[in-house]
Formats: sequence, C-alpha cells, structure tokens
Amino acid sequence: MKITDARVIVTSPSRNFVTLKITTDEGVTGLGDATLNGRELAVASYLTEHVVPLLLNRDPHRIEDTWQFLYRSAYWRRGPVTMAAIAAVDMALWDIKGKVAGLPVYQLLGGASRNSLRTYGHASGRDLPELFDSIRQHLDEGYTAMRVQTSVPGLKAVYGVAAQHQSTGERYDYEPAGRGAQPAEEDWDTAAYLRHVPTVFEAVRNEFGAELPLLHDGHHRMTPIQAARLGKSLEPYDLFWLEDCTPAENQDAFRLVRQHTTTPLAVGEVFNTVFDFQTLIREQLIDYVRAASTHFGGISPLRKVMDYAAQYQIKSGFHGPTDVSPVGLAAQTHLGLAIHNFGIQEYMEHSDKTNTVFEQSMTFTDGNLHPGDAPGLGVELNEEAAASFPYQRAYLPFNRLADGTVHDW
Ligand code: GCO
Ligand code: MG
Repeated sequence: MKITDARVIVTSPSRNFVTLKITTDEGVTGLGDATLNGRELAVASYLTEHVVPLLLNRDPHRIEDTWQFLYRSAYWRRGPVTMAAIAAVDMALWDIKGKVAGLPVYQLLGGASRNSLRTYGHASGRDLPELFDSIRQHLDEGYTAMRVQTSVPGLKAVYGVAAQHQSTGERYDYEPAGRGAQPAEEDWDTAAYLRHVPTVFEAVRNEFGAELPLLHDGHHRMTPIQAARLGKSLEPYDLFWLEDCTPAENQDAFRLVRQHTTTPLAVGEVFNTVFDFQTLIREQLIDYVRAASTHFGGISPLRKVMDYAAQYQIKSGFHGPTDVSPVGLAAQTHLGLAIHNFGIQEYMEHSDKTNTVFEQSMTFTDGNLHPGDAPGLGVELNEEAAASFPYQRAYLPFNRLADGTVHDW
C-alpha cells in the first residue's frame, strides 16, 4: 500500500481546526488533528510545504518509521508546531491501519482495559451562585467530576470562566481564543487569587459534599512558592488535582511545590515530548500526565510516555479542551481505553457546528466517553460542511498586572 495523497483542511465551525487527510492507493483515508490554537496556519504550512511531499509514495503501515523519519530528519526537533504536524501524520496512519484491519484503534493498542473513560467537565461562574448553577448543570448532563474555576474579586476577566466570554446566541462552546486582529487583554493579581480560591472550594464542598471529585487549573500563573502555598491551602478540600500550578519549563520547580503539599499535581498540556516529562516522572513530582495527543506528536509517543509513567504509578489526564479537534480527542480516547494507567479524561463538548463537520462514532454516556467501534479512529470529515466555515484569525488572550507588566495567562 502507498500514500497517494495528503491534504490539509482548515475549517472554522465556531473555532479553527487544522486536519490532515491522507489517502492511499487503495482508497483508504485517515485523519489527523494538527490544531494549534491561535497559531493554526503555522502548522498548516509546515505540513503542506514540508511534510506532505515527504509522505507521497510511503507505506502507510510504517507508523513508527514515518514518525522517526519526520522527527529526526527535520534536524530541528520538538516545539508545538513541529510536534502537532507529526501528530497529525501519526494519527492519520493509525486511522488507516485500523480501517485496513477492520478494527477500532484501541484494539490495535492492546484492547480495552476498561468499559469507558471517566471525564471531568468545566464548571465555572463569576460568583458562587453562578458557579453552583454550572456544577448542577454539569451533574445533570452526567458529569461525575468537575473542574472548578471562578472570577476573582477585583479582576475583570479570569481564564476559564465561561460566562465572561459568551457573545453568541448559540450553545456555549468554550473557546478563549477570540476572533479578531488582536488578542484580548485580561488582568491578573496573584495575591487576590490566592486569597479567594480556597474560599470557593470551601463553599463548593459545603454545598456538594465530600465525594464529588474537584479539579482546579492554575494555568501557569504562579511562582513555585505561590503554587506550593495554593496546594497547601487547598488540602482540606481534597482536590483530585491541581493543574499547571507553575510553568514547567523549569521542571525542578515542581520539587519545591511537591515538598510542601500533598494536593495531587497535573501538568503537561503545553508539553511536546517525553523529555518535558523526564524529571517530573522519574522523581515522581506529578500525579497526572496532561499531554494531548495533538501537541505531543500523536498516539505513538503518548503511549510511550504513559508506559514510562506507569512505572511510577502516574496516570493519564489527557488535555481535552475544544481546541483539540474531535480527531485528536478520538485519538487519545482510544489510547485511554487501552492503557492500564488511565486517570481521567478532560471533556468539553464540541459545538453543534463542529459536530456537523466531524462525524463521530464516539459516545458520551453518564459522564463517560467511549470511542466507538468503527474501524480506525471513528471520525470522518464532512468536507462540504468544512468548506462552508473558512478560517478566521483568532488569538488567545493575555494578562497584564495592575502596573502594566505582561503576566502568564
Ligand atoms: C485546559 C486548558 C485550556 C487551554 C487551551 C488553550 O485545561 O483545558 O488550560 O483551556 O487554555 O487549550 O488553547
Ligand atoms: Mg489547563
């Protein structure tokens, strides 16, 4: 079998997605997700200009060989653009292999280790009543675990609070990247945040009881010692995890956080390779691997990092916001079903428009995802629908402190 065609499709149903479609001489097609929120066209161009010409005439069954060839022959390794491009190829080849075998990808990865994947939903509110409503709504939708984000008194807009960004009449589709020529500017005050967050978790525990698993995303905004303080102050509320409490470019920072708190830690949504996790896993500084198949080079390397993590009882918590396309989500859902050390899967439902463009066999029942049993990844692209939603420039917001200093968002 040979690859005879590879094409990049950029579409914007509610938000931008970059998809690679590979076709073989036998007419089998495979899809891969290459979406990099706010920098989509860089990956589209990397693929179209530099990768697609290398794919033609290759044997689509040689997934590992193609991965190693793209990673090593570029010489310039790693980085989100390169790794999202390689991820798209990797996913598309797994999709093709599954279709040729007549099996869903999770069967090729060793078969199911569980019935389905527990997810967590995104509850948020500008104040406690709004937050409680959001938690109740997610419980009604079947979610059994909840990420909790709230506004901070005195700040105008804070990452992860849905109501702030609602501008259209359609069903809410959480997407912080706003369409337009410039990124939105938000404000930030770490001291106010550190004072406020524990009071919110205390209120949520009092209202919803001890059993509901609660998560929180610090979104890289604290220094290590601030992160340590937050982890410690949240211990009474028994979090499932505290995510991205401090940026992990400096993996050593997690030693400092870890020595001060028993709140479980999750990190890695912006990581691209196993090397970003090396110290964190080997020294058992984290509890959950947050990588997304899309930004980590695909299913193949994500499988490897999870096997490495398994030696240290570290589990998966793959990144699943709406900027991971239904193809990327399917890829990591197949993997999550197959690995033994699955932890939880982040899940935000895609918009109705997105679900028209990406036809999916995935199911979401009682808070649990299953990738379905269609051969391959179980996602097909409706190209006509995709073409009706052309790309629109969009940027993620950024933060400034009160004195005007740019701060991590
Ligand atoms: C999460 C993430 C996202 C990111 C987004 C950026 O935990 O789901 O932090 O919300 O901000 O993926 O594109
Ligand atoms: Mg996050």
